[in-house]
Parts: sequence; structure tokens; C-alpha cells
Amino acid sequence: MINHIAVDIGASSGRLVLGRLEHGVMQLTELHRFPNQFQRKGNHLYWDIDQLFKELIIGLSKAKQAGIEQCTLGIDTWAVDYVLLDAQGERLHDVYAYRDARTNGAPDSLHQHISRADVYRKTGIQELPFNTLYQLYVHDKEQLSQTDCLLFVPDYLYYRLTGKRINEVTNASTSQLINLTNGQYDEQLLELLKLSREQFAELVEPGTVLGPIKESLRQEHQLPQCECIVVPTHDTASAVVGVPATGERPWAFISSGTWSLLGMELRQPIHGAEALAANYTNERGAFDTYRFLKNIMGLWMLQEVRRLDPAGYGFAELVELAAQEQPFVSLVRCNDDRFLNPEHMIEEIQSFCKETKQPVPYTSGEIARCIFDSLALTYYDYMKELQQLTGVKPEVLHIVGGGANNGLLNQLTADLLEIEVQAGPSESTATGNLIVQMMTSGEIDQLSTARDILEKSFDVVSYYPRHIEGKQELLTRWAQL
Ligand code: LFR
Repeated sequence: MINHIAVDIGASSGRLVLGRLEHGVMQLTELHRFPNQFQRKGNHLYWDIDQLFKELIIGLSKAKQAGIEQCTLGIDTWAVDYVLLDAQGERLHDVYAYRDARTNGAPDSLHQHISRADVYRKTGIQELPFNTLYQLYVHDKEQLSQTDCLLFVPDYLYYRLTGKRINEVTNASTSQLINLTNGQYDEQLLELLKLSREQFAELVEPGTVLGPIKESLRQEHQLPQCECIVVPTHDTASAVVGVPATGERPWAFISSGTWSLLGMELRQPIHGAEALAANYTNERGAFDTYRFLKNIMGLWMLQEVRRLDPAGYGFAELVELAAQEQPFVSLVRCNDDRFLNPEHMIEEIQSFCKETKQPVPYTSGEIARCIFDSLALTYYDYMKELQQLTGVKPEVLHIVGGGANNGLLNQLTADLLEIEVQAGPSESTATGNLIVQMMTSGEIDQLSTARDILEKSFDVVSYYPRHIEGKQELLTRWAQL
């Protein structure tokens, strides 16, 4: 039996999960969990990358204490954020967090040099102000000129562990710098940023064996012998590998965490005029796939409410409180940029409701209800677009990630979208990460086998559509907001 460890770090927490295949069933054990949060320093928001690395090491030493002598290891995190290294291999700057306001207005400014449509035709990536393309566009020019190598966040953690520099493709593609046609960094976009191809690392696919962690590190911290395997380092790419989709029925997914990523796994990208207008993205997936999807503001809104709400309710409590409220009373356009990182999420939601002459939510339950109803309606809109753009009508919607535990939102989604929802597993990012390690180690032969194993290994809860009274009026009201 081989030990595999997934390092999975999201915007609000990180974890190290031990995964093993026992008699065809995947067994998970959480080794270590830690909080994550961006911090304001001066005028900007940054991740504490040294602390994240420390937590990774703590997790690995816990593995050793638990008797793990040997393992493989894969790392995934959120995408788009990066580290610039100087000629000595040292960081040139603190790691900016993508919600930092420095990219406000950057897309418009960049598109004076190359049109939005041209960038989309080249990259197939949705325009989000925080894409690496725009972050680099506003990055300090002197630091850019001193850059020996750009690594994305998980690439950098691998580098700290092994000393090896790579750019993993599922993450690199989300940067909006990769040309869809040849799969390489786009020369014209690099030129615009005054960067050259030599300032990036080799692009590698998930499943590449990177090698052992540095011996010095292993001895200093009493770590197991770890062989690093490159997994889909973009967390959403791992989450989609971890979707337990089996059988022939066409399916779509929502990877539900800080973001809700709604889309389909495709063999070919779709990046024509209609997809551009709908701002759908084609992010590279593992095993020659594309994640055709849309970012939806997601549980970030609730995380912020929790941070600000003196009542201090947990997620499960907020779901319970919301379930006791009347549905569809106050609705917000959650994908409006104003909710990306407002000063005060609760006040921003309340202002939106006031401006649009809706009842203003005040209690924790009312606010949570407003968020869940609005998310489900946003899913409705984007699912309709997804069907139009792909020409496929999914019969099952897999909801994976932490948000899969939200029974209220799962049922609302089934009702509004009139589709069977299969919710779970909530650890799909870690399981997707582990699957690629298991496939690389030769324990699983192909992705379809892996998904059969997932279906057997985890509880998946089905939600079937129920009738919503006054649905047409609701949709009209929503469309007019
Ligand atoms: C989810 C995610 C999304 C990406 C956003 C920013 O954690 O990785 O896929 O759009 O974070 O990187």
C-alpha cells in the first residue's frame, strides 16, 4: 500500500491529507489543517507564503510522527498569484493576493494595446481583473526586469521543497498568458509585459515526477522520504478530476468553495464570439481536458459575513438559520464586482438591496438566505448559458467541495435548474490531487477507473428538483435587478 499526501491550500484554509487505496477504496486521513487569509500591509493585500510553507512542513512532520516513512506528495492551491525570483533564487517581493485593488482598471488599460477579443481568441480565458496577465501589467517594472524566474504559488512551494523550478500547466493556463493553439506562453502578451520566455520555467503536465524533497530539509525537520509528483496544481483542476462522475449521462459541475466554479469538462476549447461575450473560460485540465467554466462569487460572501458578524455563527448554523427564512425575499447580483472585496460585505449587501428597493436583510439568517438564493439564481443563469454555448444539456450536476455540505443550497439549485444534483465529496480537491498521484504511481490505470473508485469510496447525496411556486415571476424579478 502506497502512502500519498495531498497538500491542498485554499484562500481560507489549508490541509494535508493522507490518501491510500485499500481494496479498491480510497481512504483519507487528515494529517494537518490550518487557517489561511490574506493580510493588509500598507496599501496592499498579501499572502503569508512563509507561514504556508511552515504549515506544509508541520504537516509533513506530523505524517512522520504518525509512522509514515515514505510517501508521494502533490500540491494544489488557488490560481493566478505568483512569485518572482531573482538571480539568486530569492523572492523579489511579497506575494500579492488576487483580491488586491491594484488591478482595478488594469484590463481596460491593457486592452488599449491589444483588444479584449484578441486576448480571448489567443488564450480562451475569461477576463477577471486579477488574472496574472493584469497583475503583471501593473507590477513594479524594475522587479519585472530583475526577474530570473516566475513561479505560480504551488510551483513555488514545490521549488522550496525540491529546489526544482516548473510551471504546471493547469495553473499556468489560468494566468491568461498561454496560447490555446500551441500550449505555450504567448509571445505577443509577454512582449506587452516586457517579459521574455526565459523568465518562466518549463511548462509541465500533471503526472510529471519532480523528485524527492531536499535531504537537508528532510533531516532538519524529521520528514518522511517524499517523492514529489506534479498534480493539477490549480485547485479547481484537481477538484474536477475528483468529481465522481460515472456512466454515460452528460454532466456539469460546481466546485463550491470560496468560489463557485460552474462548468463542464470538455475535450476541445470553445472560444468564439459567443463564449467571449458570455466571458466563459477554457482553463487547462489534467489529461488533455479543458474546464469550460465561469467563476461565481461563491461562499466568499458568506465567509466575509462570518468574519464581520458579531453573532459568530458557524457555516452549518447559518444554513439552518437561512432555512427558516422566507425564500427569495432579498436578492443580490453576486457576480457584480462590488462584491469582489468590499470594505464591509454585510453593508454592501444591504446597500444593494436598498438601491434596488428590496427588503433589507438584517439578521444573520436573512443575510445568509439572501446569499444562498442569489447564488442559486446565478447558477441558473450560467447553466443556461453553458447549455447554449456547449450545445449539451447536462442531466446531472455534481456539486463538490466544502459547499457540497450545504443541503439548502443544493436543493435550491436542483429546484431552480430543474436538474438532479449529486452533492459530494466535499474533499474533491484533495481526492483529485491524490488520484493523479495514484495514477502516476501505477495504482490506477485511467481517469474513468479513478472516478468509479471515487463513487464507491465517498457518500454522494442526490437532490431531485421540486416545484417552485411562482418561478416565472421570480425569474422576471431577478432578470430586472
Ligand atoms: C478557486 C480558484 C479559482 C480561481 C480563483 C483565483 O480556489 O482557484 O479557480 O479563479 O481561485 O485563483
